[in-house]
Amino acid sequence: MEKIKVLEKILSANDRIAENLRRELKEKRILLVNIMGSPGCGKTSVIERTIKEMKDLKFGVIEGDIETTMDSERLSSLGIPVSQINTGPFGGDCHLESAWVSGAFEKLNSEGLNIVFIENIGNLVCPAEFDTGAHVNVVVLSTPEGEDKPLKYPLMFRTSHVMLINKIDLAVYLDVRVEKMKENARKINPGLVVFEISAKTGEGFSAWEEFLRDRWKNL
Ligand SMILES: Nc1nc2c(ncn2[C@@H]2O[C@H](COP(=O)(O)OP(=O)(O)O)[C@@H](O)[C@H]2O)c(=O)[nH]1
Ligand SMILES: [Mg+2]
Repeated sequence: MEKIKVLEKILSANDRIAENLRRELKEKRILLVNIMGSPGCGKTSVIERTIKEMKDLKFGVIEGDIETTMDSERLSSLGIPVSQINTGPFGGDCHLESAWVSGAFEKLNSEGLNIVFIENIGNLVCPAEFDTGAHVNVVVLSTPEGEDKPLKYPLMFRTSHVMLINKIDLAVYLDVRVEKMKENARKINPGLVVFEISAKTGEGFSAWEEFLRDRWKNL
């Protein structure tokens, strides 16, 4: 009973900070996009290609990682501002909380930015439980992970606005049924916007980028 009360308290504090951050960034005309998904699904690769291709907009990244700064270094090499959150000191947490995102945003050189990506911690469970303050939640599900994942991790697919089916270039080598993957995801969340993409070949990126530009314009 006590445990439940404490968790409710933490969640409501998190939700409050998230709402404030969302409002503050909307006023600044900065779209905050939370990228979630399993380790290796292609979160960093999707962010990299999107930033390289959308040259008319200015990007920043808030990078969540349990231990290393490897992804931050990869993204900093694009010449964009990157702010790192290592959850190692918080006990290796498997999610990001809105207060940490807000703190990381303050450290980011955000002058003139249009879109800020959050690369969340890699897994399909905990990140879905915490509102980060993002305007758009995106789950990246790669074809090798299999079509059953939306059914196994429903909260992730329920709290996401967009599903990027990544590594579509590999689908021909696998037994995965991409149509079934979409069908399963829409069983959980009928309103989910779905794009089939490859961060390796660039397939499907123009539709995803148009979606992002549109969300930014209508923020
Ligand atoms: N074939 C293929 N490989 C990809 C694609 N996207 C990412 N990868 C590879 O998958 C691995 C993990 O990608 P990464 O972006 O680090 O995933 P993250 O852990 O989710 O950030 C890397 O070796 C990438 O080169 C894709 O669309 N197709
Ligand atoms: Mg990564």
